[in-house]
Amino acid sequence: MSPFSSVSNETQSRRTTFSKFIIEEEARTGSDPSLTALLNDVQTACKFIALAVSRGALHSTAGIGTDVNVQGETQKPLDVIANNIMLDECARGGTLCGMVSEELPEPSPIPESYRHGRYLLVFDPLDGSSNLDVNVTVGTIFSVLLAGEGVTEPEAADFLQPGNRQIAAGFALYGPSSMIVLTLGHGVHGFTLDREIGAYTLTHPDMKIPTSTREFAINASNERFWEPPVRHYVDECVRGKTGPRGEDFNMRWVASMVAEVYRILVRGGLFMYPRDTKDPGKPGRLRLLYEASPMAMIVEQAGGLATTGRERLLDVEPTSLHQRVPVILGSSEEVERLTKYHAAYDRGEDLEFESPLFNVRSMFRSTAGS
Ligand code: AFP
Repeated sequence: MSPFSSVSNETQSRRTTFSKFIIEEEARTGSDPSLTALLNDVQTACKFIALAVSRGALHSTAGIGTDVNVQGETQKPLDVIANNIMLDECARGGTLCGMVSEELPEPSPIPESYRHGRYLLVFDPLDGSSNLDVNVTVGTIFSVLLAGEGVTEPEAADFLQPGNRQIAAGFALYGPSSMIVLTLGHGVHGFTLDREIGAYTLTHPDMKIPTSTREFAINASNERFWEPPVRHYVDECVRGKTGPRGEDFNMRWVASMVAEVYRILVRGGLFMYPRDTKDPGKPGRLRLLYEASPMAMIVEQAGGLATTGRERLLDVEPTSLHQRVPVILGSSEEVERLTKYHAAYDRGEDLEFESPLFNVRSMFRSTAGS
């Protein structure tokens, strides 16, 4: 037994690997073997990306050309590497007829020389990549959709499906340990990469988000751009024991959605990247198809809620590939509370947090001193 192992080899061999899990799920639910094969390709791609990310500055980026992507963001070499790994690994399995990536303006077709399947794969190859330089957790987010009947060469319109039509969704985490979190629509399961055997292994079966929480996550530097319902909610949290909630709250902001959602899956919490007025042309920061929709499916499958503040995220009808959307997700009691604040505001009630009144009680000013 290795000095680093806490379990015997015999116990280890009985562990459920990701591959075994998806094969057993196929047998249990009668799902399509092609879906199993596709998820297998996704896990292989994630292993390659995990390796590249873990090597940090040691990983050669020679010859990797970066650009400004369709989001207007400057790519990191690892964005390009991760994107290429996903495209290469997943195109060859004969399960897909097209892919959409955060890094590509248009859908990526499956080369003629490969077999074509009936699935569409949508992904953000390296979420949180602005955290790479500072060695903070990043990840890959993916969503599996079914192409319409008879579609073999999908166009953008074929990918514009609401999240409630996802067949599977998940994300990989590249952090202190590498993980995959997966839902096939029957709960949420977490797998940790065991580098000694080269396999993701089921370590977090049936993850459930606690319904209540005293922790929230938001980029507070955007406070002046928030809508009044979000100001109301955060103001109450920040006022803690002496405020209307009568309890102290904790705040976190990693700036990698994968890390925030994982934290919420483990110990609950509320994550917000709400609608704001920072750039009036954009209703939010996060992208619907490859960030919000897959995370919303995971969160709902784990017993949480996910909304724009005004609409269930899984019901939002996409109108373009790289569409942005407000995102509020996590522990159900807090999502419900913030949804109620939006509804009250939209009815013309609860106007206290409209500017400039709110300015006398901003997060960064003490009520006592104002
Ligand atoms: P990058 O992948 O460009 O780093 O963006 C990450 C992200 O889409 C999401 O993972 C974070 O929650 C959010 O953006 C962070 O946004 P801020 O930079 O405004 O904090």
